[in-house]
Amino acid sequence: MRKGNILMGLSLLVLTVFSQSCNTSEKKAKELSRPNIVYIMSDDHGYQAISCYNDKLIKTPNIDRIANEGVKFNKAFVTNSICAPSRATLLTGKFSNLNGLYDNRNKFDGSQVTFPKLLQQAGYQTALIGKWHLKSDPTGFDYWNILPGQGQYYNPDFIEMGDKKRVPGYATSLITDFAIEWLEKRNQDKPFCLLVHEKAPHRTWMPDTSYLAMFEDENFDIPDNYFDDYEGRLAAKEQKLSVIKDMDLAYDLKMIDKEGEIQTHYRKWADGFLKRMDPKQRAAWDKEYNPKIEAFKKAKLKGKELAKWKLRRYLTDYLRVIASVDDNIGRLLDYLDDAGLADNTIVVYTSDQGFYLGEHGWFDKRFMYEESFRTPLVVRYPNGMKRKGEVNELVQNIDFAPTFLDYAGADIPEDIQGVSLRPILENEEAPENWRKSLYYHYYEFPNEHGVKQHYGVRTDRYKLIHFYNDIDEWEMFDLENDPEEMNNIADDPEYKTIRRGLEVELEKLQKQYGDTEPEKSIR
Ligand code: SGN
Ligand code: CA
Repeated sequence: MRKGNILMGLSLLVLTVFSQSCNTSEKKAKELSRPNIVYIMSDDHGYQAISCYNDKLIKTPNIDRIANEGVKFNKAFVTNSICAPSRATLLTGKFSNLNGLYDNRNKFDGSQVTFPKLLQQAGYQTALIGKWHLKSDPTGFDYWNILPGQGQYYNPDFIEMGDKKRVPGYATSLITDFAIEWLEKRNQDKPFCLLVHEKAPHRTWMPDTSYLAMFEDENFDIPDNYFDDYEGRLAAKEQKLSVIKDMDLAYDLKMIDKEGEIQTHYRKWADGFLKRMDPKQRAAWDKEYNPKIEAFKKAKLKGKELAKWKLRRYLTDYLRVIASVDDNIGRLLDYLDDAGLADNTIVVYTSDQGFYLGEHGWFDKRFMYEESFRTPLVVRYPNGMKRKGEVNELVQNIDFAPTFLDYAGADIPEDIQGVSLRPILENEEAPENWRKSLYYHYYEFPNEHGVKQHYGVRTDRYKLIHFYNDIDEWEMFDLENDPEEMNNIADDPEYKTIRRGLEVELEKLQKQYGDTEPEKSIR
């Protein structure tokens, strides 16, 4: 009797343990069937410098690989074309007027709801590595390792979960090393969301030593509107984004001569950047730039020749910095392949906004004109995406948060302003009834680049912008006939009806996004 009881007890125990372990492994399998997310965002990477968008400037085989194995968005935009606001929008899925982060001077309120926090609640592990720029400490991440402020290219400081230390090496490679290290050490029982935020290619475009010889002889084409006269566009006339006038010879263009004859406004800062280098890095740097400095001094360029030299000098370093971003993305993609993670991981590559590569004569961003309002966006997810190739629906950085939550099977809070991109990605065809217009609002004024406060609306074909604060100017463009936005048709009688329609649309969007008194935000 007793023996029988023991036997029965034992078999019950075995059964329970067995069914528990089945439950655990079933649970684990279920957990892991949800996609991982690797979101790579660079800082100031214009789509013009990605070969799947434009192959005239640079080859970016690794970013192209994401597009070739997934999709390339041709009409991806931001809400407010500057760093910190763009990051706040990414995290919250909301415009600046709702998330409270209007410009780079503000501190992000990290107590608000963000998608990484909601992913954590849904059982994801989350990590953030690289540029942060939101002043408050990151919240919603199981692990974070960030650059303070803008960060440095050479031997940068990192703040790892509150501890600051200087790390030898180059920012782009270090960010990738830390990302791969975290992937290796992560808890393998949970899906993950990893945000990789590059510092590159932000000003002052300092290339890694092994990229210094690239693009040596390239004679990049000068954009048609490099010598724009800004006729009919007052705000565009009054900016300080000019490659010709505002780029600093020493700081931006690396003419930091030993003799100290090239004395510029930012020379002091340029010297400071060089001081961070170790002797080997410095020797490689000098080897590249010293002959260039000498040649530049000898050439005594003037007028248009000097203007063209400046643009080519700028682009050479900008593109070198991007070449290392692309190579490091290759390292990350290879890691995902080798670890068997590629099929079930959503990989996103984008930038916090676009950038001017000489269009209108400019560098930097901020304006609602295409080059800075638009941002590159490529997405790959082999297990869950039917859509392939080019996507022409209008999407915006408010859409990332709901997309990731949707894929993770988490609830999307009602007050999120973006919409999930899942219907675009999951189906072969474009969804019906997708959004037909986009809203934009830029606030940082006064600022070092003199871009005025403005808001506006963009439809597939037209754009209407209102510049306010110290001016009151309307601009309107027909993007089909005037893709370079040179001809302001706001007061053209032929477009009166279309303008009226855009005004109605603008008001509708302001209501929808809760920005009904836009000029109350004069700051
Ligand atoms: C720095 C740059 C500016 C740039 C802002 C914002 N100057 O202030 O050229 O517009 O960052 O960039 S620098 O002399 O410090 O390089 S953002 O990407 O962070 O918004
Ligand atoms: Ca930026």
